[in-house]
Amino acid sequence: MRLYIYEHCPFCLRARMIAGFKNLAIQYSVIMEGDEETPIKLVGKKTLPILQRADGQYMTESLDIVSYLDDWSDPKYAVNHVDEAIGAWAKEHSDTIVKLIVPRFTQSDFKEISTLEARQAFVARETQAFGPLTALLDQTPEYIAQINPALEQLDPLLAAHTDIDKTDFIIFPLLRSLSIVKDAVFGAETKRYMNRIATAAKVDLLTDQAI
Ligand SMILES: N[C@@H](CCC(=O)N[C@@H](CS)C(=O)NCC(=O)O)C(=O)O
Repeated sequence: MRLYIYEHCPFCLRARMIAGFKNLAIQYSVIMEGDEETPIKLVGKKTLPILQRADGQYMTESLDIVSYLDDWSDPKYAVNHVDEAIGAWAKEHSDTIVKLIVPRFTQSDFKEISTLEARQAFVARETQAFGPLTALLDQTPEYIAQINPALEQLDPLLAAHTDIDKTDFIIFPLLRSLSIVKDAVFGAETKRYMNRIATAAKVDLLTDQAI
């Protein structure tokens, strides 16, 4: 099986997580930003993640890919319902998180933007979606004033969440993305949670390149 991803992409991370939890033998292909041809050739549209299954079929919806790979073998990880309070937290704050992470992602070190052309394509794609990225960066203090108190509220919720289940495919990609934001303050339980899941899923946090 082969998984086509962007390294920065929180949706792609869901698929990487289940592959990591289950130690699945998956080949990875990082698609360059601006490369429309490859995904369109595979699935007829520009979207990631894409899973090329062993039977030759393709899947494009991240949570469907998670379920498909989870069904592959025991133990199962994408089980139970999403924790209600953590799911509500994710829904309420994902907008603010996206506004913090998008301009920083465009300045960071990911394989899909390792050429000038690809980085420019990424900036163009995100500018089209969010408007001028410098304006988003300038609003950092406002977004931080929203997200840091929210992270304090999240800390006890994560302390009580000790298993791996569907909840993690919702909350961890947001937190891994947020780890690129230098001024985001994570509580002790949240840090512990992020390290636990990153280790189990064999994925990186972005703390080293936080801006
Ligand atoms: N619903 C999709 C959303 C995936 C998604 O939005 N992926 C982004 C990459 S982060 C994408 O494909 N963007 C279009 C593009 O690259 O132009 C899923 O969960 O798989």
